[in-house]
Amino acid sequence: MTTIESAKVIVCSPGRNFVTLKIFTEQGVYGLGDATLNGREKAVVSYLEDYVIPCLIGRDPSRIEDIWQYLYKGAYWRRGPVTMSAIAAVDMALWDIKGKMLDTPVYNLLGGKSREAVMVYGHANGKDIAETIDEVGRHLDKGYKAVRAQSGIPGIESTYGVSKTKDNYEPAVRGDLPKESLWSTEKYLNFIPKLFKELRDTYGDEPHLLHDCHHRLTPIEAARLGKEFEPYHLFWMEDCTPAELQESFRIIREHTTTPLAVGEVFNTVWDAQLLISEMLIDYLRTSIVRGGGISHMKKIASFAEIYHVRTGFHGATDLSPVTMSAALNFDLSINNFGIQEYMPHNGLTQELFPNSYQFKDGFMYLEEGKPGLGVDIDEEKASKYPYERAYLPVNRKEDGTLFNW
Ligand code: EZ4
Ligand code: CO
Repeated sequence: MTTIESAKVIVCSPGRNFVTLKIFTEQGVYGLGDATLNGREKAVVSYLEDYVIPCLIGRDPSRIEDIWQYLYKGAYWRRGPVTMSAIAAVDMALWDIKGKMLDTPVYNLLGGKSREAVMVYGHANGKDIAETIDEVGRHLDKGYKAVRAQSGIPGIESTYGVSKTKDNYEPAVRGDLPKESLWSTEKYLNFIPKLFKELRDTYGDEPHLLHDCHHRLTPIEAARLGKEFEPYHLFWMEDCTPAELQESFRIIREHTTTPLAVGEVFNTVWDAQLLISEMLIDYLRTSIVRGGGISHMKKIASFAEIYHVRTGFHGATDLSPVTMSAALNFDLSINNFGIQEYMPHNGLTQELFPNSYQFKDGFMYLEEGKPGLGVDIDEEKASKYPYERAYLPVNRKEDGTLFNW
């Protein structure tokens, strides 16, 4: 029998914080899992170090499902982002170990390849329509088949998805307290359809265009926007409302044929049970790190498949290259894959997490023959970039009311 000998948590900050779990077996094989929860990283570190790791020692790492159930049911306190990110990290690491021990990529263990490559979408953003149109063009020139477009809004100083500099957008801000921003739904709704009209006028019908509303609309506002987007046939409208109230999507769905994506903040199948079974959404965004790892995501994706819901995993830069590697193994293997979000990590992050994925012409490829997840961590380099306190922003309406960010 193989046995788990030890495990440790590695926190590093090559431009942003990452939490990585490394599980070692007595046989000398190790596995990696991502446990990064943006802006609340240390809560997951403690959950792993103080409670989970002691329960792993001496167990057989090949019993992935049993260990998953032990951590989920055995805690008594179920669900939630901290718990589920910790369980996800263990689960990823165990699939990584299993792949390495059997000398095969994880996608093989999940049923084998269902496709050759994974369609990804990139992020284009600009301070105004003209700049955003240029950015979309730059992505199309790089070969992207699908591009998410976000633009600054006239009369609003800063908004979600638009960076002040030319760097990739990174919402977590280092510092002792969260930054605050101001929001106006009225200004946004009056403006944003124009962006997509101009994008279609400029680039024609072919490119897939996506947009993230980032939880800022009520159901009836989302219905209005979905209708106004219809002539520009978006690939999806994302997180149009906060989705704790799953029934609210009935209102949106009644009014618009714009495809809907939701779920990057979900943790379990229960968060999407009604959304999926009533076919109220088209794409589920819950990622491997948020959704309890490969084992639980496999169940969610299979459930979604029955209801014509496809996956569209969250893939922002706060999901580490370990999650990206797990996601790509998963995306390659399931039939109801939709699209994968891809925001390239900075060069330093790539160096700290050597990986085997490559972008080419709008698609992501995994190098053939890499056992396990196909990703590693350079611990020595990582130790040079210690944790730095950072928060996601807090958002208020123009009159000061606290709002969704
Ligand atoms: O705000 O990952 O679609 N992507 C997103 C992200 C989220 C961040 C939060 O940590 O909505 O940019
Ligand atoms: Co989003």
